[in-house]
Amino acid sequence: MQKKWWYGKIAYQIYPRSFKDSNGDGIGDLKGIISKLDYLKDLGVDIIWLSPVYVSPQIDNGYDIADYRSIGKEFGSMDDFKELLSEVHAKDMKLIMDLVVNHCSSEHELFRKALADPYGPEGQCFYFVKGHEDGTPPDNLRSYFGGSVWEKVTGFEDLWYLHYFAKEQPDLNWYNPALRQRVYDMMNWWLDLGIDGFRVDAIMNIAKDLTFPGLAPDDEGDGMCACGRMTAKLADKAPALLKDMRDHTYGPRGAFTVGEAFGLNPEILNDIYGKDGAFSSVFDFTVRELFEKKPGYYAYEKPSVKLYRDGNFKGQELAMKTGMVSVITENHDEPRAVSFYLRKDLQNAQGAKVLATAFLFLRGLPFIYQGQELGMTKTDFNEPGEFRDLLSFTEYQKCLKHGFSKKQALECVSLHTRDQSRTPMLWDKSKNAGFSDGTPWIRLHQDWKKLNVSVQGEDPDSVLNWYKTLIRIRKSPDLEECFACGAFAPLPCPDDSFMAYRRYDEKKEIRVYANFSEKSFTIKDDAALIVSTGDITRKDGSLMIGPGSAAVTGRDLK
Ligand code: TEU
Ligand code: CA
Repeated sequence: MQKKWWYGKIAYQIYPRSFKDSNGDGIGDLKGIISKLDYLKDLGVDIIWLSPVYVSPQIDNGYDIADYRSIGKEFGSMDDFKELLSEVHAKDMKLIMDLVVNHCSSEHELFRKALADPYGPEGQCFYFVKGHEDGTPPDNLRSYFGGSVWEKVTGFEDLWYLHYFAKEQPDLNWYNPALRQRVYDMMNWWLDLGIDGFRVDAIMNIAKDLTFPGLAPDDEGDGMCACGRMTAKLADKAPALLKDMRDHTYGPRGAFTVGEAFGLNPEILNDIYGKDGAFSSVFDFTVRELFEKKPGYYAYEKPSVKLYRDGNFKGQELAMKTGMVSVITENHDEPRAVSFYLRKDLQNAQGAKVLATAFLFLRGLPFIYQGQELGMTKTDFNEPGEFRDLLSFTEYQKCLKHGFSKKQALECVSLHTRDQSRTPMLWDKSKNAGFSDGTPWIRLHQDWKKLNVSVQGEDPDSVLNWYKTLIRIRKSPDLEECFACGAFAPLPCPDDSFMAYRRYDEKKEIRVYANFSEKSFTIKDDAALIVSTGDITRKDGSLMIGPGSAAVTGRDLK
Protein backbone atom coordinates (compact mmCIF):
# COMPACT_ATOMS: atom_id res chain seq x y z
CA MET A 1 0.00 0.00 0.00
CA GLN A 2 1.23 3.46 -0.91
CA LYS A 3 1.18 5.57 2.22
CA LYS A 4 -0.31 9.06 1.77
CA TRP A 5 0.55 12.01 4.00
CA TRP A 6 -2.84 11.96 5.70
CA TYR A 7 -2.77 8.30 6.75
CA GLY A 8 -2.52 8.04 10.51
CA LYS A 9 -3.71 11.61 11.05
CA ILE A 10 -6.63 12.97 13.06
CA ALA A 11 -9.16 15.35 11.52
CA TYR A 12 -11.57 17.67 13.33
CA GLN A 13 -14.70 19.37 12.04
CA ILE A 14 -15.44 22.92 13.08
CA TYR A 15 -18.98 24.24 12.68
CA PRO A 16 -17.96 27.91 12.75
CA ARG A 17 -21.35 29.28 13.78
CA SER A 18 -21.18 27.34 17.04
CA PHE A 19 -17.49 27.14 17.85
CA LYS A 20 -16.34 30.43 19.38
CA ASP A 21 -17.79 33.93 19.12
CA SER A 22 -15.16 36.69 19.45
CA ASN A 23 -17.37 39.81 19.20
CA GLY A 24 -20.52 39.04 21.20
CA ASP A 25 -23.03 38.85 18.34
CA GLY A 26 -23.91 35.30 19.37
CA ILE A 27 -22.42 33.73 16.24
CA GLY A 28 -19.09 31.95 16.15
CA ASP A 29 -16.47 33.47 13.85
CA LEU A 30 -12.97 33.13 12.37
CA LYS A 31 -11.27 35.19 15.08
CA GLY A 32 -12.89 32.86 17.59
CA ILE A 33 -11.44 29.86 15.80
CA ILE A 34 -7.98 31.44 15.69
CA SER A 35 -8.13 31.87 19.48
CA LYS A 36 -8.73 28.12 19.93
CA LEU A 37 -6.11 26.64 17.62
CA ASP A 38 -3.82 25.76 20.52
CA TYR A 39 -6.65 23.74 22.01
CA LEU A 40 -6.96 21.72 18.79
CA LYS A 41 -3.23 21.25 18.49
CA ASP A 42 -3.06 20.03 22.07
CA LEU A 43 -5.90 17.58 21.42
CA GLY A 44 -3.82 16.02 18.65
CA VAL A 45 -5.64 17.38 15.61
CA ASP A 46 -3.78 17.44 12.27
CA ILE A 47 -6.47 18.42 9.77
CA ILE A 48 -9.27 20.94 10.30
CA TRP A 49 -12.43 20.91 8.19
CA LEU A 50 -14.26 24.22 8.26
CA SER A 51 -17.98 24.12 7.51
CA PRO A 52 -19.01 27.03 5.19
CA VAL A 53 -17.95 30.56 6.13
CA TYR A 54 -18.77 32.20 2.81
CA VAL A 55 -21.28 34.97 2.07
CA SER A 56 -24.69 33.40 2.51
CA PRO A 57 -28.25 34.30 3.50
CA GLN A 58 -27.89 31.40 5.98
CA ILE A 59 -31.09 29.62 5.04
CA ASP A 60 -29.18 26.36 5.56
CA ASN A 61 -26.45 27.76 7.83
CA GLY A 62 -24.07 28.62 5.03
CA TYR A 63 -24.71 25.58 2.81
CA ASP A 64 -26.42 28.12 0.58
CA ILE A 65 -23.58 30.19 -0.84
CA ALA A 66 -24.21 33.57 -2.43
CA ASP A 67 -20.56 34.49 -3.02
CA TYR A 68 -17.96 31.74 -3.08
CA ARG A 69 -14.94 34.01 -2.93
CA SER A 70 -15.83 36.14 0.08
CA ILE A 71 -16.17 35.51 3.79
CA GLY A 72 -19.59 36.15 5.30
CA LYS A 73 -19.67 39.27 7.50
CA GLU A 74 -20.86 37.28 10.53
CA PHE A 75 -17.70 35.15 10.29
CA GLY A 76 -15.19 37.96 9.69
CA SER A 77 -13.17 39.05 6.69
CA MET A 78 -10.82 37.63 4.09
CA ASP A 79 -7.94 39.00 6.16
CA ASP A 80 -9.19 36.98 9.12
CA PHE A 81 -9.31 33.95 6.88
CA LYS A 82 -5.74 34.46 5.68
CA GLU A 83 -4.63 34.85 9.26
CA LEU A 84 -6.42 31.66 10.23
CA LEU A 85 -4.81 29.75 7.37
CA SER A 86 -1.34 30.94 8.18
CA GLU A 87 -1.80 30.22 11.91
CA VAL A 88 -3.03 26.71 11.11
CA HIS A 89 0.02 26.12 8.93
CA ALA A 90 2.36 27.65 11.49
CA LYS A 91 1.12 25.06 13.95
CA ASP A 92 1.78 22.34 11.40
CA MET A 93 -1.86 21.57 10.78
CA LYS A 94 -3.87 21.52 7.54
CA LEU A 95 -7.08 23.29 6.62
CA ILE A 96 -9.75 21.97 4.29
CA MET A 97 -12.75 23.99 3.16
CA ASP A 98 -16.32 22.98 2.52
CA LEU A 99 -17.05 22.84 -1.20
CA VAL A 100 -20.77 23.22 -1.80
CA VAL A 101 -21.32 22.96 -5.53
CA ASN A 102 -24.34 20.77 -6.07
CA HIS A 103 -26.25 23.98 -5.55
CA CYS A 104 -25.73 27.62 -4.67
CA SER A 105 -27.91 30.20 -2.96
CA SER A 106 -30.86 31.72 -4.76
CA GLU A 107 -29.19 35.03 -3.89
CA HIS A 108 -26.10 34.20 -5.91
CA GLU A 109 -25.68 36.68 -8.76
CA LEU A 110 -25.70 33.88 -11.30
CA PHE A 111 -29.11 32.67 -10.17
CA ARG A 112 -30.56 36.16 -10.04
CA LYS A 113 -29.55 36.69 -13.63
CA ALA A 114 -30.90 33.25 -14.49
CA LEU A 115 -34.27 34.03 -12.94
CA ALA A 116 -34.52 37.19 -15.01
CA ASP A 117 -33.63 35.34 -18.21
CA PRO A 118 -34.05 31.55 -17.78
CA TYR A 119 -33.32 30.87 -21.44
CA GLY A 120 -30.10 32.91 -21.45
CA PRO A 121 -26.56 31.69 -20.68
CA GLU A 122 -26.98 32.05 -16.89
CA GLY A 123 -30.19 30.03 -17.08
CA GLN A 124 -28.15 27.18 -18.61
CA CYS A 125 -26.20 26.96 -15.36
CA PHE A 126 -29.32 25.68 -13.56
CA TYR A 127 -32.24 23.42 -14.40
CA PHE A 128 -35.20 25.36 -15.74
CA VAL A 129 -37.77 22.90 -17.03
CA LYS A 130 -41.34 23.10 -18.30
CA GLY A 131 -44.00 21.37 -16.19
CA HIS A 132 -46.84 19.16 -17.34
CA GLU A 133 -49.98 20.48 -19.02
CA ASP A 134 -52.07 19.83 -15.93
CA GLY A 135 -49.94 22.30 -14.02
CA THR A 136 -47.86 19.73 -12.16
CA PRO A 137 -44.06 20.04 -11.97
CA PRO A 138 -41.71 18.08 -14.29
CA ASP A 139 -41.37 15.14 -11.89
CA ASN A 140 -42.52 13.83 -8.50
CA LEU A 141 -39.27 13.97 -6.55
CA ARG A 142 -39.36 15.22 -2.97
CA SER A 143 -36.58 17.52 -1.81
CA TYR A 144 -34.36 16.60 1.18
CA PHE A 145 -35.98 19.39 3.15
CA GLY A 146 -39.58 18.52 2.24
CA GLY A 147 -41.96 19.40 -0.60
CA SER A 148 -41.32 19.17 -4.33
CA VAL A 149 -37.81 19.62 -5.75
CA TRP A 150 -39.39 22.05 -8.22
CA GLU A 151 -40.23 25.70 -7.64
CA LYS A 152 -42.26 27.84 -10.05
CA VAL A 153 -40.47 30.65 -11.80
CA THR A 154 -42.51 33.82 -11.47
CA GLY A 155 -43.28 35.57 -14.71
CA PHE A 156 -42.69 32.49 -16.85
CA GLU A 157 -45.72 30.34 -17.49
CA ASP A 158 -45.18 26.63 -16.70
CA LEU A 159 -41.48 27.02 -15.94
CA TRP A 160 -39.91 25.45 -12.84
CA TYR A 161 -36.38 25.32 -11.41
CA LEU A 162 -34.84 22.37 -9.63
CA HIS A 163 -33.66 22.31 -6.00
CA TYR A 164 -32.83 19.04 -4.20
CA PHE A 165 -32.51 20.96 -0.91
CA ALA A 166 -34.36 24.16 0.05
CA LYS A 167 -35.98 26.29 -2.63
CA GLU A 168 -33.30 28.86 -1.80
CA GLN A 169 -30.67 26.31 -2.93
CA PRO A 170 -31.07 25.91 -6.72
CA ASP A 171 -29.15 22.95 -8.19
CA LEU A 172 -26.29 23.76 -10.55
CA ASN A 173 -26.25 22.16 -13.99
CA TRP A 174 -23.08 20.08 -14.14
CA TYR A 175 -23.85 19.05 -17.72
CA ASN A 176 -23.03 22.57 -18.84
CA PRO A 177 -19.26 22.87 -19.47
CA ALA A 178 -19.39 26.61 -18.84
CA LEU A 179 -20.80 26.02 -15.36
CA ARG A 180 -18.13 23.42 -14.63
CA GLN A 181 -15.43 25.86 -15.69
CA ARG A 182 -16.81 28.49 -13.31
CA VAL A 183 -16.70 26.00 -10.45
CA TYR A 184 -13.15 24.89 -11.31
CA ASP A 185 -11.92 28.48 -11.46
CA MET A 186 -13.37 29.10 -8.02
CA MET A 187 -11.81 25.93 -6.61
CA ASN A 188 -8.41 26.81 -8.05
CA TRP A 189 -8.72 30.29 -6.60
CA TRP A 190 -9.03 28.76 -3.11
CA LEU A 191 -6.24 26.28 -3.75
CA ASP A 192 -4.04 29.18 -4.87
CA LEU A 193 -4.74 30.83 -1.52
CA GLY A 194 -3.03 27.85 0.04
CA ILE A 195 -5.81 25.70 1.46
CA ASP A 196 -5.05 21.99 1.71
CA GLY A 197 -8.17 20.56 0.16
CA PHE A 198 -11.92 20.21 0.28
CA ARG A 199 -14.73 18.36 1.96
CA VAL A 200 -17.13 18.01 -0.94
CA ASP A 201 -20.77 18.55 -0.01
CA ALA A 202 -23.69 16.40 -1.16
CA ILE A 203 -21.76 15.73 -4.33
CA MET A 204 -23.45 12.61 -5.71
CA ASN A 205 -26.55 14.72 -6.31
CA ILE A 206 -24.94 16.39 -9.33
CA ALA A 207 -25.85 13.36 -11.47
CA LYS A 208 -29.19 14.03 -13.14
CA ASP A 209 -31.40 12.36 -15.71
CA LEU A 210 -32.17 15.27 -18.02
CA THR A 211 -35.50 13.74 -19.04
CA PHE A 212 -36.64 14.09 -15.39
CA PRO A 213 -38.67 10.88 -15.32
CA GLY A 214 -39.39 10.82 -11.57
CA LEU A 215 -39.77 7.62 -9.56
CA ALA A 216 -42.54 5.47 -8.15
CA PRO A 217 -43.88 7.07 -4.94
CA ASP A 218 -42.25 5.94 -1.67
CA ASP A 219 -44.06 5.18 1.63
CA GLU A 220 -44.59 8.78 2.73
CA GLY A 221 -48.03 8.85 1.11
CA ASP A 222 -47.75 12.17 -0.74
CA GLY A 223 -47.28 10.66 -4.19
CA MET A 224 -43.65 11.75 -4.21
CA CYS A 225 -40.35 9.92 -3.91
CA ALA A 226 -37.27 11.06 -1.99
CA CYS A 227 -34.81 12.65 -4.46
CA GLY A 228 -31.98 10.76 -2.74
CA ARG A 229 -33.29 7.63 -4.40
CA MET A 230 -32.80 9.19 -7.80
CA THR A 231 -29.27 10.16 -6.79
CA ALA A 232 -28.56 6.55 -5.80
CA LYS A 233 -30.06 5.30 -9.05
CA LEU A 234 -27.89 7.63 -11.13
CA ALA A 235 -24.72 7.04 -9.09
CA ASP A 236 -22.76 5.58 -11.98
CA LYS A 237 -23.18 8.81 -13.93
CA ALA A 238 -21.24 10.79 -11.28
CA PRO A 239 -17.66 9.47 -11.60
CA ALA A 240 -17.05 10.93 -15.06
CA LEU A 241 -18.09 14.38 -13.86
CA LEU A 242 -16.09 14.06 -10.64
CA LYS A 243 -12.91 12.96 -12.39
CA ASP A 244 -13.23 15.90 -14.75
CA MET A 245 -13.39 18.17 -11.70
CA ARG A 246 -10.39 16.43 -10.12
CA ASP A 247 -8.28 16.69 -13.27
CA HIS A 248 -8.89 20.42 -13.56
CA THR A 249 -8.38 21.32 -9.92
CA TYR A 250 -7.06 19.45 -6.88
CA GLY A 251 -5.80 16.40 -8.78
CA PRO A 252 -2.67 17.91 -10.33
CA ARG A 253 -1.98 19.82 -7.11
CA GLY A 254 -2.20 16.77 -4.88
CA ALA A 255 -4.68 18.36 -2.48
CA PHE A 256 -6.72 16.19 -0.12
CA THR A 257 -10.43 15.66 -0.74
CA VAL A 258 -13.12 13.86 1.18
CA GLY A 259 -16.47 13.38 -0.49
CA GLU A 260 -19.80 13.55 1.25
CA ALA A 261 -21.03 10.84 -1.04
CA PHE A 262 -24.37 9.31 -0.20
CA GLY A 263 -25.89 6.72 -2.50
CA LEU A 264 -22.71 4.91 -3.55
CA ASN A 265 -22.91 1.33 -4.73
CA PRO A 266 -20.13 -1.30 -4.69
CA GLU A 267 -19.63 -1.07 -8.47
CA ILE A 268 -18.51 2.55 -8.41
CA LEU A 269 -16.58 2.67 -5.11
CA ASN A 270 -13.30 2.29 -6.93
CA ASP A 271 -14.04 5.22 -9.24
CA ILE A 272 -14.97 7.37 -6.28
CA TYR A 273 -12.07 6.77 -3.89
CA GLY A 274 -10.04 3.82 -5.17
CA LYS A 275 -6.57 4.07 -6.71
CA ASP A 276 -7.68 6.28 -9.61
CA GLY A 277 -10.71 7.57 -7.73
CA ALA A 278 -12.16 11.05 -7.91
CA PHE A 279 -11.49 11.73 -4.20
CA SER A 280 -8.79 10.91 -1.67
CA SER A 281 -11.46 9.55 0.65
CA VAL A 282 -15.18 9.54 1.37
CA PHE A 283 -17.08 9.59 4.63
CA ASP A 284 -18.44 6.25 5.63
CA PHE A 285 -22.20 6.84 5.93
CA THR A 286 -23.29 3.22 6.13
CA VAL A 287 -25.05 3.83 9.44
CA ARG A 288 -26.73 7.07 8.40
CA GLU A 289 -28.00 5.56 5.16
CA LEU A 290 -29.96 3.01 7.15
CA PHE A 291 -32.01 5.80 8.70
CA GLU A 292 -32.54 7.67 5.48
CA LYS A 293 -34.13 4.67 3.79
CA LYS A 294 -37.26 5.87 5.58
CA PRO A 295 -39.14 9.00 4.43
CA GLY A 296 -38.97 10.92 7.73
CA TYR A 297 -37.81 11.06 11.34
CA TYR A 298 -41.19 9.63 12.37
CA ALA A 299 -40.35 6.37 10.60
CA TYR A 300 -36.63 6.11 11.43
CA GLU A 301 -35.18 2.94 12.85
CA LYS A 302 -34.51 2.86 16.57
CA PRO A 303 -30.82 3.68 17.01
CA SER A 304 -28.70 1.08 18.82
CA VAL A 305 -25.14 -0.07 19.37
CA LYS A 306 -25.84 -2.98 17.03
CA LEU A 307 -26.74 -0.56 14.27
CA TYR A 308 -23.61 1.50 14.89
CA ARG A 309 -21.42 -1.60 14.98
CA ASP A 310 -22.91 -3.44 11.99
CA GLY A 311 -22.91 -0.28 9.88
CA ASN A 312 -19.30 0.51 10.65
CA PHE A 313 -18.19 -3.08 10.11
CA LYS A 314 -19.93 -3.21 6.76
CA GLY A 315 -18.37 0.12 5.77
CA GLN A 316 -14.91 -0.99 6.92
CA GLU A 317 -15.06 -4.24 4.98
CA LEU A 318 -16.17 -2.50 1.78
CA ALA A 319 -13.41 0.05 2.21
CA MET A 320 -10.80 -2.69 2.61
CA LYS A 321 -11.40 -3.58 -1.03
CA THR A 322 -11.31 0.02 -2.21
CA GLY A 323 -9.30 2.60 -0.35
CA MET A 324 -9.34 4.67 2.80
CA VAL A 325 -12.61 5.95 4.21
CA SER A 326 -13.02 8.83 6.61
CA VAL A 327 -14.79 7.53 9.69
CA ILE A 328 -17.27 9.61 11.63
CA THR A 329 -19.50 9.15 14.62
CA GLU A 330 -20.86 12.69 14.66
CA ASN A 331 -21.00 15.70 12.38
CA HIS A 332 -23.17 18.81 11.99
CA ASP A 333 -26.01 16.71 10.52
CA GLU A 334 -25.86 13.94 13.12
CA PRO A 335 -27.26 13.68 16.65
CA ARG A 336 -24.87 13.39 19.61
CA ALA A 337 -23.83 9.74 19.48
CA VAL A 338 -23.64 9.09 23.24
CA SER A 339 -27.36 9.77 23.66
CA PHE A 340 -28.29 8.33 20.30
CA TYR A 341 -26.76 4.86 20.23
CA LEU A 342 -26.15 4.00 23.88
CA ARG A 343 -28.51 2.71 26.56
CA LYS A 344 -29.65 5.23 29.20
CA ASP A 345 -27.12 4.10 31.84
CA LEU A 346 -24.26 4.83 29.47
CA GLN A 347 -25.35 8.25 28.28
CA ASN A 348 -22.57 9.77 30.32
CA ALA A 349 -18.79 10.18 30.46
CA GLN A 350 -18.15 6.45 30.76
CA GLY A 351 -20.32 5.69 27.74
CA ALA A 352 -18.52 8.42 25.79
CA LYS A 353 -15.15 6.84 26.64
CA VAL A 354 -16.19 3.37 25.52
CA LEU A 355 -17.61 4.81 22.29
CA ALA A 356 -14.45 6.82 21.68
CA THR A 357 -12.41 3.63 22.03
CA ALA A 358 -14.62 1.77 19.57
CA PHE A 359 -14.44 4.66 17.10
CA LEU A 360 -10.90 6.00 17.11
CA PHE A 361 -9.13 2.78 16.09
CA LEU A 362 -11.25 2.01 13.05
CA ARG A 363 -9.40 1.90 9.75
CA GLY A 364 -9.39 5.26 7.97
CA LEU A 365 -9.15 8.92 8.82
CA PRO A 366 -11.21 9.71 11.93
CA PHE A 367 -13.07 13.02 11.87
CA ILE A 368 -13.94 14.22 15.37
CA TYR A 369 -16.83 16.67 15.45
CA GLN A 370 -16.55 19.65 17.82
CA GLY A 371 -17.86 18.72 21.28
CA GLN A 372 -17.65 14.98 20.61
CA GLU A 373 -14.34 15.00 22.48
CA LEU A 374 -16.27 16.35 25.50
CA GLY A 375 -18.77 13.50 25.35
CA MET A 376 -21.51 16.04 24.72
CA THR A 377 -24.90 14.41 25.11
CA LYS A 378 -28.30 15.35 23.72
CA THR A 379 -29.38 18.94 24.34
CA ASP A 380 -32.87 19.28 25.85
CA PHE A 381 -35.08 21.10 23.38
CA ASN A 382 -38.10 22.08 25.46
CA GLU A 383 -40.31 23.42 22.70
CA PRO A 384 -40.32 23.46 18.91
CA GLY A 385 -39.43 27.17 19.01
CA GLU A 386 -35.97 26.22 20.27
CA PHE A 387 -35.12 24.47 17.01
CA ARG A 388 -33.21 26.40 14.37
CA ASP A 389 -32.69 23.96 11.49
CA LEU A 390 -35.23 24.32 8.68
CA LEU A 391 -35.41 20.53 8.53
CA SER A 392 -36.49 20.31 12.18
CA PHE A 393 -39.67 22.21 11.37
CA THR A 394 -40.55 20.06 8.36
CA GLU A 395 -39.95 16.89 10.34
CA TYR A 396 -42.01 18.15 13.28
CA GLN A 397 -44.97 18.73 10.93
CA LYS A 398 -44.48 15.31 9.36
CA CYS A 399 -44.60 13.71 12.81
CA LEU A 400 -47.93 15.42 13.52
CA LYS A 401 -49.24 14.38 10.12
CA HIS A 402 -48.42 10.78 10.94
CA GLY A 403 -50.43 10.83 14.14
CA PHE A 404 -47.82 11.79 16.75
CA SER A 405 -48.99 13.97 19.64
CA LYS A 406 -47.17 17.29 20.08
CA LYS A 407 -45.17 15.77 22.90
CA GLN A 408 -44.20 12.73 20.83
CA ALA A 409 -43.32 14.94 17.86
CA LEU A 410 -41.05 17.07 20.03
CA GLU A 411 -39.38 13.95 21.41
CA CYS A 412 -38.88 12.42 17.99
CA VAL A 413 -37.46 15.58 16.41
CA SER A 414 -35.26 16.18 19.48
CA LEU A 415 -33.76 12.73 18.99
CA HIS A 416 -32.93 13.12 15.30
CA THR A 417 -32.62 16.86 14.73
CA ARG A 418 -29.49 18.29 13.17
CA ASP A 419 -29.75 21.02 15.81
CA GLN A 420 -28.41 18.53 18.39
CA SER A 421 -24.86 18.85 17.14
CA ARG A 422 -25.16 22.57 16.45
CA THR A 423 -25.53 23.88 20.00
CA PRO A 424 -22.52 25.94 21.15
CA MET A 425 -19.14 24.43 21.94
CA LEU A 426 -18.61 24.42 25.71
CA TRP A 427 -15.39 26.16 26.70
CA ASP A 428 -15.55 27.12 30.37
CA LYS A 429 -17.65 28.06 33.41
CA SER A 430 -18.19 31.67 32.39
CA LYS A 431 -21.32 33.09 30.74
CA ASN A 432 -22.70 30.92 27.91
CA ALA A 433 -19.92 28.39 28.57
CA GLY A 434 -17.42 30.90 27.21
CA PHE A 435 -18.91 30.57 23.73
CA SER A 436 -20.25 34.11 23.54
CA ASP A 437 -20.71 37.28 25.60
CA GLY A 438 -23.96 37.93 23.76
CA THR A 439 -27.00 35.77 23.16
CA PRO A 440 -26.07 32.54 21.35
CA TRP A 441 -28.01 31.96 18.10
CA ILE A 442 -29.14 28.59 19.41
CA ARG A 443 -29.70 27.34 22.95
CA LEU A 444 -26.90 26.06 25.15
CA HIS A 445 -26.51 22.49 26.37
CA GLN A 446 -28.13 22.10 29.81
CA ASP A 447 -25.02 20.45 31.32
CA TRP A 448 -22.57 23.10 30.15
CA LYS A 449 -21.16 23.68 33.63
CA LYS A 450 -20.03 20.08 33.84
CA LEU A 451 -19.13 19.25 30.25
CA ASN A 452 -16.94 22.22 29.34
CA VAL A 453 -13.29 22.11 28.22
CA SER A 454 -11.90 23.90 31.24
CA VAL A 455 -13.53 21.60 33.83
CA GLN A 456 -12.59 18.50 31.86
CA GLY A 457 -9.04 19.70 31.35
CA GLU A 458 -8.48 19.59 35.09
CA ASP A 459 -9.94 16.12 35.50
CA PRO A 460 -7.49 13.36 34.52
CA ASP A 461 -10.41 10.94 34.08
CA SER A 462 -12.46 13.20 31.80
CA VAL A 463 -13.69 12.29 28.34
CA LEU A 464 -11.49 15.05 26.91
CA ASN A 465 -8.37 13.56 28.45
CA TRP A 466 -9.45 10.12 27.29
CA TYR A 467 -9.61 11.39 23.70
CA LYS A 468 -6.12 12.80 24.10
CA THR A 469 -4.87 9.50 25.45
CA LEU A 470 -6.39 7.50 22.60
CA ILE A 471 -5.05 9.90 19.98
CA ARG A 472 -1.59 9.66 21.52
CA ILE A 473 -1.81 5.86 21.40
CA ARG A 474 -2.96 5.91 17.78
CA LYS A 475 0.08 7.97 16.91
CA SER A 476 2.63 6.23 19.16
CA PRO A 477 5.74 5.17 17.21
CA ASP A 478 5.26 1.41 17.67
CA LEU A 479 1.54 1.34 16.79
CA GLU A 480 1.20 4.19 14.28
CA GLU A 481 1.99 2.09 11.21
CA CYS A 482 -0.56 -0.59 12.05
CA PHE A 483 -3.30 1.94 12.84
CA ALA A 484 -2.56 3.97 9.71
CA CYS A 485 -2.27 1.19 7.15
CA GLY A 486 -3.21 -2.08 8.85
CA ALA A 487 -6.17 -4.18 7.83
CA PHE A 488 -9.50 -4.32 9.64
CA ALA A 489 -11.41 -7.46 10.55
CA PRO A 490 -14.39 -7.93 12.84
CA LEU A 491 -14.01 -10.19 15.89
CA PRO A 492 -16.83 -12.40 17.15
CA CYS A 493 -19.17 -10.33 19.34
CA PRO A 494 -20.87 -12.19 22.23
CA ASP A 495 -23.72 -9.69 22.43
CA ASP A 496 -25.57 -7.14 20.26
CA SER A 497 -24.17 -4.40 22.48
CA PHE A 498 -20.61 -5.58 22.20
CA MET A 499 -18.24 -4.34 19.51
CA ALA A 500 -14.90 -6.02 18.86
CA TYR A 501 -12.48 -5.87 15.96
CA ARG A 502 -8.85 -6.27 15.11
CA ARG A 503 -6.36 -4.24 13.17
CA TYR A 504 -3.26 -5.95 11.83
CA ASP A 505 -0.31 -5.89 9.48
CA GLU A 506 2.67 -8.22 9.10
CA LYS A 507 4.22 -7.01 12.31
CA LYS A 508 1.36 -6.34 14.74
CA GLU A 509 -2.08 -7.30 15.79
CA ILE A 510 -4.26 -4.93 17.82
CA ARG A 511 -7.62 -5.93 19.28
CA VAL A 512 -10.29 -3.46 20.33
CA TYR A 513 -13.13 -4.47 22.65
CA ALA A 514 -16.02 -2.21 23.61
CA ASN A 515 -18.73 -3.57 25.87
CA PHE A 516 -21.84 -1.37 25.88
CA SER A 517 -24.02 -4.04 27.47
CA GLU A 518 -25.04 -4.63 31.09
CA LYS A 519 -23.23 -7.98 31.22
CA SER A 520 -19.60 -9.01 31.68
CA PHE A 521 -17.82 -11.06 29.04
CA THR A 522 -14.68 -13.13 29.23
CA ILE A 523 -12.62 -13.23 26.07
CA LYS A 524 -9.57 -15.38 25.35
CA ASP A 525 -6.78 -12.89 24.81
CA ASP A 526 -3.37 -12.96 26.46
CA ALA A 527 -1.82 -10.08 24.52
CA ALA A 528 -0.47 -7.05 26.37
CA LEU A 529 -3.03 -4.50 27.50
CA ILE A 530 -2.44 -1.20 25.69
CA VAL A 531 -5.19 0.79 27.36
CA SER A 532 -8.50 0.19 29.12
CA THR A 533 -11.38 1.95 30.82
CA GLY A 534 -13.93 0.62 33.30
CA ASP A 535 -13.93 -2.84 34.79
CA ILE A 536 -11.23 -4.97 33.16
CA THR A 537 -9.55 -8.01 34.79
CA ARG A 538 -6.99 -10.44 33.45
CA LYS A 539 -6.97 -14.11 34.41
CA ASP A 540 -5.33 -17.19 32.91
CA GLY A 541 -4.84 -15.78 29.44
CA SER A 542 -8.31 -14.28 29.41
CA LEU A 543 -9.71 -10.81 29.60
CA MET A 544 -12.87 -10.09 31.60
CA ILE A 545 -14.60 -7.00 30.22
CA GLY A 546 -17.24 -5.58 32.55
CA PRO A 547 -20.38 -3.63 31.58
CA GLY A 548 -19.61 -0.23 30.07
CA SER A 549 -15.92 -1.03 29.70
CA ALA A 550 -13.38 -1.10 26.90
CA ALA A 551 -9.93 -2.52 26.33
CA VAL A 552 -7.28 -2.49 23.62
CA THR A 553 -4.62 -5.21 23.45
CA GLY A 554 -1.64 -5.65 21.17
CA ARG A 555 0.95 -8.22 20.21
CA ASP A 556 3.92 -8.44 17.91
CA LEU A 557 3.61 -10.98 15.12
CA LYS A 558 6.71 -12.83 14.19
O1 TEU B 1 -25.82 17.20 3.53
C1 TEU B 1 -26.22 16.37 2.49
C2 TEU B 1 -27.29 15.40 2.79
O2 TEU B 1 -27.85 14.84 1.86
C3 TEU B 1 -27.74 15.08 4.14
O3 TEU B 1 -26.83 15.12 5.13
C4 TEU B 1 -28.97 15.87 4.46
O4 TEU B 1 -28.71 17.17 4.89
C5 TEU B 1 -29.74 15.19 5.52
O5 TEU B 1 -29.59 13.86 5.34
C6 TEU B 1 -31.20 15.52 5.41
O6 TEU B 1 -31.94 14.40 5.62
C7 TEU B 1 -25.02 18.28 3.21
C8 TEU B 1 -24.64 19.07 4.45
O7 TEU B 1 -23.88 18.27 5.29
C9 TEU B 1 -25.89 19.60 5.09
O8 TEU B 1 -25.62 20.28 6.28
C10 TEU B 1 -26.56 20.51 4.09
O9 TEU B 1 -27.80 20.93 4.61
C11 TEU B 1 -26.77 19.84 2.76
O10 TEU B 1 -25.64 19.14 2.29
C12 TEU B 1 -27.09 20.86 1.70
O11 TEU B 1 -25.94 21.57 1.37
CA1 CA C 1 -19.29 36.63 16.25
